[in-house]
Amino acid sequence: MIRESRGALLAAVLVGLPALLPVGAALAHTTLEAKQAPAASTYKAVLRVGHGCGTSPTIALRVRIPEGVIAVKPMPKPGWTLTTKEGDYAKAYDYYGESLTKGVTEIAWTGGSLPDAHYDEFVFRARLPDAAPGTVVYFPVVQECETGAHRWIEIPEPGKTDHDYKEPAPGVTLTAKP
Ligand SMILES: [Cu+2]
Repeated sequence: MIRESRGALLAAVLVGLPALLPVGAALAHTTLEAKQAPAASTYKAVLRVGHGCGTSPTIALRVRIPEGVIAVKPMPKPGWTLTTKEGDYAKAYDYYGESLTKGVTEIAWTGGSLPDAHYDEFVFRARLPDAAPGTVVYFPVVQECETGAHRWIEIPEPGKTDHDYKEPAPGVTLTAKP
């Protein structure tokens, strides 16, 4: 009897582990605060940085804006230098009756220092793509530290989720247009 219940307990623990581990890891990763947003809506992207690289402090965060995300405006951050790269979109997008053909394709906050023991948020605003509900829009992020870096750039293959990856790109899932 005792052996059996131990076995059952062990089995329960083992079954529980894969479900629990990614959740804990996801909390520590660099992720987006709002995981869902309506297609074609203006989205406030809050990138949450939960740790450094090992114990090394974060000194830069770079975000790549994917095609279809337009009218990007990053929020300046005290203690950090904000720079953007602009580029041509693959096509023209309608934005409140205006035709947008280029815009911000990369955002960087550099020159600050976020200790591993602290938490911070980096914010930008953008118009999300007018795409089908369920579409996930990924924002690849490179987190540079004094020593080392995290490259949050892994985009899940079909049938997988960000839990299947060590350094998944932060993503937001589109819901139906309001
Ligand atoms: Cu992490």
